Amino acid sequence: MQSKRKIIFAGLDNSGKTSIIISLQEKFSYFDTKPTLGLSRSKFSTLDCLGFGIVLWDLGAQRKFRKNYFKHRYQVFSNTSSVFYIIDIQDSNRFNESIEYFSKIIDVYNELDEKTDFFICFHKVDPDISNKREIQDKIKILIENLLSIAQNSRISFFNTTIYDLSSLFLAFSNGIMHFSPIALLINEQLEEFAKLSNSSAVLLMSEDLLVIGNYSMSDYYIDLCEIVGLRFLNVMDSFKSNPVRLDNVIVEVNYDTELIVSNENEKPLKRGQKAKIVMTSFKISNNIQFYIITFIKNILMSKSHEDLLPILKNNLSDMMYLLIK
Ligand SMILES: Nc1nc2c(ncn2[C@@H]2O[C@H](COP(=O)(O)OP(=O)(O)OP(=O)(O)O)[C@@H](O)[C@H]2O)c(=O)[nH]1
Ligand SMILES: [Mg+2]
Repeated sequence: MQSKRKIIFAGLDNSGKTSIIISLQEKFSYFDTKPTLGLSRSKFSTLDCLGFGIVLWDLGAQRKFRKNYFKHRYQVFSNTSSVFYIIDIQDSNRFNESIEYFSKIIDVYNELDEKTDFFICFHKVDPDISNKREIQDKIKILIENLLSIAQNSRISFFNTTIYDLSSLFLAFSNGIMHFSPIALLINEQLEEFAKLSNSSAVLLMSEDLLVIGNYSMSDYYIDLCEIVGLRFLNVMDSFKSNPVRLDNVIVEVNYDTELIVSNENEKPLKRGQKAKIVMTSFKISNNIQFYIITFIKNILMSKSHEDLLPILKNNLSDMMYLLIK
């Protein structure tokens, strides 16, 4: 578990690789990036605490550097745990060039005979354009193209923007958790808890916003947990220098809110019925804080949840302790 994992960030110049990495590292700071001159490596030190030694390789992608990567392809691309491939969704003039570059990278992995997981980020899907039909259509076509190129690879897709940190952390969490055996155990634990406690979704996050694990009956519920959870973590962040600690925060959710009604896929529950989201936290020995966020569809069925949550906390805390030991 201690050997360093290599995660590559590739994609055309100006697609946003360095911005993504800085956002992940600096959480809330504002910055201005310059083109990356060649390969830049950065250690993700917070993850070291979780037992994942991770090094991010940022492949600065001006044309002259790209050539070099293929020349030295063995050193650059071999032994990679995940490849994040970033596509600037706002720059459709360069989609073909980007697909070509991706295709070359796939060829390298085929040549090296190495399996790696690809995480494609359609990037710069900023909040003001994310719902536009035009953007959705572009993404659809790109997905078809990319899938046809990477037929034998495991590949997942994310919409990301630096203006919504949760979008970055979701993609990144997927990219690092997929190679952790402990993540599997954690997910099993979360699933068992959800089933026994009538929870529709349960989410485990670290204080630096990584989704360590989750289980849910439907994507919709987990999205809700993520949205509320991230806001909650932001609030917690502002309490850092303050001795006050919020715990067991409960949010009541009414089913007649616009938020729920506007979701077409989920046709739930009687109007007037109440749900709740419960957020609680635990700390492990070296002071890393974790948050459990659960969604209970029917507030009247939450007794077992109350009983089981402390047990889940204990179990997870033991597991995280083992992970970082
Ligand atoms: N609108 C928008 N702009 C972004 C976003 N992410 C990055 N940018 C901007 O895109 C430009 C390029 O970002 P970089 O992170 O430097 O791009 P890069 O992929 O590292 O480029 P190279 O180092 O040349 O390969 C910068 O001006 C960023 O501010 C985003 O989510 N939305
Ligand atoms: Mg860069």
